[in-house]
Amino acid sequence: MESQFTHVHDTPPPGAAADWTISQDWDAFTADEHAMWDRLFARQSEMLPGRAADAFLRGIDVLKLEKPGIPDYRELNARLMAATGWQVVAVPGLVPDDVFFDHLANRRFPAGNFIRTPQQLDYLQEPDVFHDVFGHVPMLADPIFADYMVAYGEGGLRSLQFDALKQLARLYWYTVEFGLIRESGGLRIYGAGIVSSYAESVFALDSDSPNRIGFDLARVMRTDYRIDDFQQNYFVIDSLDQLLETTVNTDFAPLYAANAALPPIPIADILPDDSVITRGTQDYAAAKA
Ligand code: HBI
Ligand code: FE
Repeated sequence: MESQFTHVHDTPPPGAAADWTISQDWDAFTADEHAMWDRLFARQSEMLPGRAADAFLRGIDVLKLEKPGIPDYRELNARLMAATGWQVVAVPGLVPDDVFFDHLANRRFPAGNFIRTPQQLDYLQEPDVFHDVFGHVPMLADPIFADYMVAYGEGGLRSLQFDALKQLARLYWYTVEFGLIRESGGLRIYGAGIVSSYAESVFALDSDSPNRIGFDLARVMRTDYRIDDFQQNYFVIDSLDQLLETTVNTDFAPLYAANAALPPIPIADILPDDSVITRGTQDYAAAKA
């Protein structure tokens, strides 16, 4: 089993436990590091009203994430545990897939225990504490999404026997990281990769360039994605219930096999069966090519 990340080590680095967790050591964060969190938090929260999903905004509120500074997990976990039984655990960085899935299946979200530098304000390769906690944790305070992430982790562990990691990673990408949801006021963001990015939280909803397509599990699991720029496709769920229900009611083993026999879907292709919400111009991607 090869990881999609080349720089993940095979064994936990010195100081980490067998499950790759480390102590958050909250007292060791410097004033500059807390100030970086506050700067990112202020910039993102300004654009969230009317853009972030209801569940995300509720999560910020329930978890009291507006409190200044990098959250102390002793406080954050008390609130998160009370809401959904989830907790955040600190890890040095990316962890191997099996370790990652095992944490999710057991309601632990691994968060990188470092924060970006001013030079990395808009882009960094490995998830830091701002992406992981601000981006992912608010949704984990929602009971339905919390169950979806558990189902995903359990499915991930099983997928390792089927050599289906790539298909499952696409599901994570197009839901947990870059998902959109249809709400009464219009499309909203619930994906952590969007909601923790200043520029993409505008692009994902307002740009004419990307396709926005109704979520279809089998289709998503065949769709290529890019990790180095804004997405060319966003998949839109009608509700968090839809996401959880389709995931727990699908028998993944035959789906993996059926999908494996089909070619991957090129990033920006629209298929005849797609429920197209907006057909993108792909101008942004073309200008970059
Ligand atoms: N490790 N810390 C961390 N965060 C992730 O999001 C992560 C990971 N290891 C593996 C992994 N993601 C992928 O397997 C999933 O995106 C499918
Ligand atoms: Fe992430």
